[in-house]
Amino acid sequence: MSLLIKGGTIVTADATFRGDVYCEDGTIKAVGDCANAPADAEIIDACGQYVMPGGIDPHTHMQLPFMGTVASEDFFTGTAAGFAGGNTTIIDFVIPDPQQNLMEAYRNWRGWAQKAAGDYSFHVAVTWWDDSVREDMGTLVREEGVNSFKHFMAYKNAIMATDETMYHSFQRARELGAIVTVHAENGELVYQLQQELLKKGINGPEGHPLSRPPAAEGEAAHRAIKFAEVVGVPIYVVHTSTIDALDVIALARNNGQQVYGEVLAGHLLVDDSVYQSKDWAFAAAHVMSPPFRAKEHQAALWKGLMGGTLQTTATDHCCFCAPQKDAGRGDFSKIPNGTGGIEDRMAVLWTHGVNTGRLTPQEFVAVTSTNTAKIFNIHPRKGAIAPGADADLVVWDPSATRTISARTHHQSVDFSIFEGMEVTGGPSHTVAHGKIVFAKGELRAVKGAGRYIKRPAHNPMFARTAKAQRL
Ligand code: URQ
Ligand code: ZN
Ligand code: ZN
Repeated sequence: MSLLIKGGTIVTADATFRGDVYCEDGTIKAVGDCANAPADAEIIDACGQYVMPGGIDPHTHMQLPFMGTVASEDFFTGTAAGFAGGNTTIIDFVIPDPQQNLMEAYRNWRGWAQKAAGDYSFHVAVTWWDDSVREDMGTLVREEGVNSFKHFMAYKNAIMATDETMYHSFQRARELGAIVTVHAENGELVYQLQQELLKKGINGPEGHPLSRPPAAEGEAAHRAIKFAEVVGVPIYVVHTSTIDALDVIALARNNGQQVYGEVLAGHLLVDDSVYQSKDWAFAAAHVMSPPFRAKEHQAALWKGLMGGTLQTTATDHCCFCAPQKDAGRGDFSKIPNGTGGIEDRMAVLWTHGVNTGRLTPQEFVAVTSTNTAKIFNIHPRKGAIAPGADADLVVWDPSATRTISARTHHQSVDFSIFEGMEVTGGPSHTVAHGKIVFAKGELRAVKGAGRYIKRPAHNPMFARTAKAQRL
């Protein structure tokens, strides 16, 4: 099975040059002048288009059991929808219930993900602590290729990790050469504010952002970063949504601490006015945590992405349809939290990032693919266009136009936070593991074709020591 992508402009995180890409058996074999490629190779004419590494979304929740229901997008439909947007790999999450054996939860998620059309990997959440968790973290790193452990500082009485759990888990992650990640919202503060608002009779979706002020994110981000500084473990802050969190990430990075930041395409473009809608279902459809913020936070997040304080973009693709969101009618704290976007992230970022001049095409590649691959230790297998890399590529037509709509998207959800947005730039072809999985609007996803991607622990050279971070 060989494929020749001819005549495109290759864009990596480091370089832009005219050239061909020749792939065989799912791997890139040659880059540059591939005139001597086999005559029977399948050909994609990439003239006038960019050839970039396939997108890697570091933050999805396919078919997540959450808040009494299950996310409507599963591993097959979600990875397939990603193909339609140029995304070829996801890093999803194993989220054990408190007191649930980590390996049992991990096996459950591995089973669910068998149906994936595209490649996938897992962060594993540490939601509780005892010696078995410590043990299982070692097994996950050493035998299962997990090198990142998630901590939800929000969701009290559910999956929230206490400071004690966070401390033990951070220590263990450092021992294992793993990185820690956090959902940084102070769960106690959110819980108290939720109770207070409900008592005052504020029970609609407008209460959601009121219960999760920027300060709740700033405090948690600061606390988690300080824990990581003392322990000496690299930390990655997921879905950074506020100036408050951005400032603490920037300060820590300027102090030489190994801190990474992620931003969602949604938080860059959707603001908190959505929660003021008189249409309950419209407002509820936007309930995700952290909530969409006031415009000044978006401007700061763009600057954070452009300036390197934030290194990756994601979607937090966690879909719930209107009947599921209805569970929160009368009590906003019961609206299942989550929104979609895996199909739109790259086109949205190209339109509002590259086409506006905020990001160069090379920076676009860095923040949609390569940086994630480097931070989570799957580069240059992923996020690269070089011989030996997986043949995960997107042939990007900068002139393609589309109006985003739930009526036409491939995602299994009845809503789009980008509804009506006109985007310019999109995949004419997506190639995953050397196969054309999306071609000129036709999706060719195959259920079960996706592979579990192991992510080895970083070598000791990756993580700065605690001492080095306190110099
Ligand atoms: O918090 C998360 O990242 C998961 C539970 C998805 N939901 C959300 O609102 N972000
Ligand atoms: Zn989260
Ligand atoms: Zn999430």
